[in-house]
Amino acid sequence: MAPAVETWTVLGTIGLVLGTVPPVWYAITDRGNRLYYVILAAITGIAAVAYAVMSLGIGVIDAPGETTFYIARYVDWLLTTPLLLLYLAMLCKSGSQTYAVLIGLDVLVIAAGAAAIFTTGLLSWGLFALGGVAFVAIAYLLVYWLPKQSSFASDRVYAQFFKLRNITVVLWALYPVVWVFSPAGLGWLTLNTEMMTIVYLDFITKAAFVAIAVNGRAALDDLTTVELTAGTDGVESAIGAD
Ligand code: RET
Repeated sequence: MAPAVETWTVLGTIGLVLGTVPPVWYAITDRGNRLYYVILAAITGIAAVAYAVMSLGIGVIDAPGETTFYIARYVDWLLTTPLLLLYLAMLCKSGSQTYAVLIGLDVLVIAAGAAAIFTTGLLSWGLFALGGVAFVAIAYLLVYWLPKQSSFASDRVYAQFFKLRNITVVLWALYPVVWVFSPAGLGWLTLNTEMMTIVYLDFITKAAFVAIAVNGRAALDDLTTVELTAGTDGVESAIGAD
């Protein structure tokens, strides 16, 4: 018998709990960079809770056309995708305006995706396309805009940004692909296979992102020698262009 949906959600919970241990450890032990580790711990921690909720069968709603909507999945995405973007924005000290635009687009992607599940036919595909366009705008900002308007604190900060940004853009692009083949889209995947794929993607976009960030944590010292830029945009906030 093929493993049930719950198997994947339980595996997701375990994987993401384990993925939360390193950032929690460093949040406790490295006080100077605590904010960065708290953000990383929240990314995997929130997802672990979401998977625990899903594995208990809580917040599972029937949607039109044999589709199932998992409330916890979308709440998780709504909370953790802005945190992933925040971490990237903080690495290049992009300032709050750029971050606000990224968040606006991000919320649009998730909201359009959720609405597409509860609608059918052309409207559903139209909403999916709207989310897709917003996603392309996010990818553009991450690939061109953020690096262009940022002056990185050091080469190793840039290397960290580059690595994390690349896995983000490439892996996030797979979510709409899964959506197209899922029961909400063309229906070529079963609910079970869709869950397996999403668990896998969530695990790498979150746990691997966090692991790479923790592994390259030495770069954080270059950032935190100067206060974080909460309200400024752009170059004047970058640390003395050394
Ligand atoms: C949807 C459908 C509408 C169009 C697009 C989508 C993209 C979703 C993405 C989700 C990313 C989730 C992550 C979760 C965990 O960390 C909503 C599937 C573009 C990009 C990264």
